[in-house]
Amino acid sequence: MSHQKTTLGEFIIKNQASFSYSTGELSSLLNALRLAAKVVNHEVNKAGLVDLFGDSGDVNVQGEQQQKLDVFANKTFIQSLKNRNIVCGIVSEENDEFITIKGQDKESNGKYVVLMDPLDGSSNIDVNVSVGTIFSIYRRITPIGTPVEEKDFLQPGNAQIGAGYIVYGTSTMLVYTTGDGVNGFTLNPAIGTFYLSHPNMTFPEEGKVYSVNQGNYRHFPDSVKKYIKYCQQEEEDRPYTQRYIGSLVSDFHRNMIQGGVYLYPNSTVNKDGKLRLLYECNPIAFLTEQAGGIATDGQVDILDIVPSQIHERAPLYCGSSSMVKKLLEFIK
Ligand code: AHM
Ligand code: MG
Repeated sequence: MSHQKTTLGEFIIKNQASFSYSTGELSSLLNALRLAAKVVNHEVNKAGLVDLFGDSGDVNVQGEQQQKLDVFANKTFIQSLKNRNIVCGIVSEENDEFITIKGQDKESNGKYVVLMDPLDGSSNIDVNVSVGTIFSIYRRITPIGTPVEEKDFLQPGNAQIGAGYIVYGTSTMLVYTTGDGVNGFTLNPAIGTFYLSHPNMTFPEEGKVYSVNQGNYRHFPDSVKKYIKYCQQEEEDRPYTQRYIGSLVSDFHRNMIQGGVYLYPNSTVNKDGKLRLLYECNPIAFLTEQAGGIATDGQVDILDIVPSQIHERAPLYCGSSSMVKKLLEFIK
């Protein structure tokens, strides 16, 4: 990779200058995520080796209990965010309750909350397929210096000030937005530096890929079944190709680059779908809209949903704008 490319660190600093009244806290938060991403990447990459060489299967060389990667990723991101005095609370898929972070003066004094899925698609780890981390950032609602409250996390997606993901794939990438477009950075593992490799990422308006777990077909609403049939029809531009990795981050990443639509519908089995609104659907929806796509639950824009529980679920349809519009013709 060329030494002339912008590093993520440089990009964050350059971008900070464009925020009026910027205090550098958001930059610091992004740097905390960047650091945790590298640590988790290192661990994900050697997951197979650890299994192979691990002593009794659950004790590592330091004599510590080996952790499952999703637990490791969770601890790493939380610790990295705790180490800086910027975040007052975290919601994680791995924790039932929200986490309060107290500042150095023992008050909860950070300005931001982070919601995350530390290792999404974790069933893919054992079979060496891509996984990801998803994050969403809000300004707290309650006053700085008071303990964080649940309402700080229960904000609609359109109040997000930042969102992104890390995809641990053939290469590791960090992709994020702070509301001014979407940019992707690829990790050079030899020197541990992320470089701007995908500036201004945008969804092609049209695509040829649909991503859905078709094994659940019989449980889907009739409208979604009809759309899937539409995708499979023999026409000038169809059938579309079906691609489903089973890792939202990876499926989304491919669709954003190549054009496509992702579906995780409600069903007779999961009445609100499977994906979590606050740390899966919302950050993905923010990225989608920043990249010129559409993200909806079938009725309203994902970003307009007002949440009532931190782990609530929502159906998700997102991707290339003309494909999602077509899908909505079937659903509405
Ligand atoms: P997880 O957070 O437990 O890993 O579940 C989320 C994942 C998504 O990444 C993926 O798109 C979806 O679940 C796959 O679910 P399914 O196996 O039902 O298709
Ligand atoms: Mg998940």
